Amino acid sequence: MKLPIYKSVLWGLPAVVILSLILYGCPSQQNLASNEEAAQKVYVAPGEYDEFYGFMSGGYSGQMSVYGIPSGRHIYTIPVFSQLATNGYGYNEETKAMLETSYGFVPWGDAHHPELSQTNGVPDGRYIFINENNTPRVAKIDLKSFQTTEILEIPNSGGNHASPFVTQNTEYISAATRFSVPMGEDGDKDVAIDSYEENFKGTLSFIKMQDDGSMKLDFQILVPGFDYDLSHAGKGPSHGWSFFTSYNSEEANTLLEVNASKNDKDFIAAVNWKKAAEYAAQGKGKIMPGEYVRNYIDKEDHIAKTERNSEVRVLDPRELEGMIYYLPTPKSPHGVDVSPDGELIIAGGKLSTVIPVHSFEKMTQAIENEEYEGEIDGIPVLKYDSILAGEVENPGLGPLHTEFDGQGNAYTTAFISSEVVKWSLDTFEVLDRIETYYSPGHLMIPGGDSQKPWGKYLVALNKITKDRYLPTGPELFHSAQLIDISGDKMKLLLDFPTEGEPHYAQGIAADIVMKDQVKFYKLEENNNPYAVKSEEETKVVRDGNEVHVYMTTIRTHFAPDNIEGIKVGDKVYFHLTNLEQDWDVPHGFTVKGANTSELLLMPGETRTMVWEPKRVGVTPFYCTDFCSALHQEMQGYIRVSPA
Ligand code: CUK
Ligand code: CUA
Repeated sequence: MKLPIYKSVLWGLPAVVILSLILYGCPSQQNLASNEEAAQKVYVAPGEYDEFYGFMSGGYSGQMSVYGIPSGRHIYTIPVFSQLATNGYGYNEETKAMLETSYGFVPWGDAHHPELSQTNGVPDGRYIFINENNTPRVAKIDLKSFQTTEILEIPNSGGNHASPFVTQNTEYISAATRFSVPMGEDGDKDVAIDSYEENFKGTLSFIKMQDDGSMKLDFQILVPGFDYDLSHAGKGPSHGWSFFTSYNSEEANTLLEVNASKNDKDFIAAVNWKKAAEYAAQGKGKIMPGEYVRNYIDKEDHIAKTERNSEVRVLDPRELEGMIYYLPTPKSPHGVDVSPDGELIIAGGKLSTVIPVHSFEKMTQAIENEEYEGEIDGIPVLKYDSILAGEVENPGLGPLHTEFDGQGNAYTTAFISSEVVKWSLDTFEVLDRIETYYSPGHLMIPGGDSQKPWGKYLVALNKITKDRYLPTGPELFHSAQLIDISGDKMKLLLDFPTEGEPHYAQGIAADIVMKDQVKFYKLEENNNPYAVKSEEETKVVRDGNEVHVYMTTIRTHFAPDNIEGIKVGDKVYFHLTNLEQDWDVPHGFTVKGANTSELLLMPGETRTMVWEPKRVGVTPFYCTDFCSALHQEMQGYIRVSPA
């Protein structure tokens, strides 16, 4: 990690000098707002709401975190790919199936990119999607309830990184293999690793949003064995296209001998998904084997279900023309972003000294005129000079990701030189730069990858935290920084810690999401087969050594609260229904010695815990959520007799 120069200089100065530099200003901190100004801009008075929702990926926590912007307050964690003990997600019987995969139950994931659904190129607040990079999956979160309601696995994929970016009306959601792998029937996959060039392939996947809001893997496009990194869909004039960065065009299977960065240029893959979708609709391509599951919360009974699939339609560019083109792009491009007007395609060339900007219009002309410099596996490679709109000079070291303010400016993170660089989409001139602490990966402007960004704040998502907070031993939370971009000069306003590794983030005006919030579930709409809707209906039913306890909770007791007739060796299902019908009155439930998490029950909801008692005796249970003045009294006993 290279520290900004003034930082390393500071280490050598006595505290008094540093303090006076902070108090009286030092020249390299011009971009820091005054304390008064910063405090005023980020202060959200008690009882007031933030202006924006910020959704951040939880990285290797597998979850998504929700923040208020500009305050930086962490207001919720949405469990997605990992179990969450706090509310029993992935532990209780109603949500366990969400973590099912073709490899079995996988209670962990590596989440990278949240992406809001869009209508006419603008975030609409209906859904937010997020990808899982390790066991390739895409999740959909319903923003009425902030619950993960669907998870789709991606077959024929070695990791899912370039995902889940949406087209301008959320017609499709993209995914792409991070690592190329051998594919086909099992027998085709058992090949020597050094047969990479011959046998390894990548896939770009297109998930179609169905009319009922569910996700369907519509088709995959077979591509050469590169590693595919990131993606963004076109918009406006480029609607109908999606762009994917790739690296390792050398097709090296080991970096030890280094060959993955030898080529001067790698590629952005420009995919005409409308054309590909037509091919798929006509039944073109071939059906290939590929195990994958789709998990979803059933709209009727609100219980997670798993649907298993074993094949997928694959389109091959060697047989189907006009679907995909390669745009040469300097050395190992990472991010790819499309300007709000849909005309410019911007790559972050990690090892490049400029930011290459391609023109969509020039690209379509070059395709028309067949200005190709070659072809790889049926994919025409366009001439760099024919498609280039320009290059941004001096963009900082290690440019990665770009977002837009909707006022003609682009903002790019520079990972190695630890800064955000603002430049003009018109002249490609750098207009301003601000240091970040330290090494930003992605950045986020609310709506910043859409056609209409809310260009007021920018959040830099930093990979290295070091000295920004009180030390917490060797392991530190990551750090985000809020930057004011409303004026000509960017100004740093606030640091706030984030959980896991926040790769990407999304932001949206709060009122769009707030207006349709579910506050509690209506008891009369509860169709869980184990729900009971009054205390009179509660019961204990034995079926062999399975026991079903139908229970209710309401301030301030459980019914029943004394349970007898349970034996060691039984499998006990506690089905609890929370009878409350009011916002923010959950109850909890747990039994001594339970080897799962507690249950947390929202009003009107039914949740089930499985318990296999191992010891004879009387076992207490209690409510785990401080629900009322008599919360502490909310408890009961179960008698366990010998088998
Ligand atoms: S990646 Cu993390 S800095 Cu997964 Cu989007 Cu670029
Ligand atoms: Cu119910 Cu505490």
